[in-house]
Amino acid sequence: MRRTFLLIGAALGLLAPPGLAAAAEVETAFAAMDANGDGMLDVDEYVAAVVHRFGELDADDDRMLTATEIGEVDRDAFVAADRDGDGELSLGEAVGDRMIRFFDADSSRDGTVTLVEINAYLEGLE
Ligand SMILES: [Ca+2]
Ligand SMILES: [Ca+2]
Ligand SMILES: [Ca+2]
Repeated sequence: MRRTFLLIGAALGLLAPPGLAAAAEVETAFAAMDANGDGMLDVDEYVAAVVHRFGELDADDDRMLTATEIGEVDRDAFVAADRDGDGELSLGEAVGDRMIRFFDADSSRDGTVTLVEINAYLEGLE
């Protein structure tokens, strides 16, 4: 579970240190997020994946994520995502942070992210 999050963290931009995600894991996570199977992640698919993951991680169901709930967290990334500085991530903060990464990864600027773009983005983080 942590590794998947790590991946979604790196690929999708969440709060985890970059690296460590093997190519096969990236591919598996990508396929899981690509709901319509067209080989591209669009914003709807991506946000749905982030919202779903947020719910899975929110152990106490208070609609806020603490660093403890997330597990292994890159401190700086968490602080950057925590816009109001209350030490927890709201869904809006989490999605907002993720969207920044999504558009960073979208090197072709067409509003979708492919596996090739994600892998290139991950390499750039390492
Ligand atoms: Ca798709
Ligand atoms: Ca919580
Ligand atoms: Ca916050």
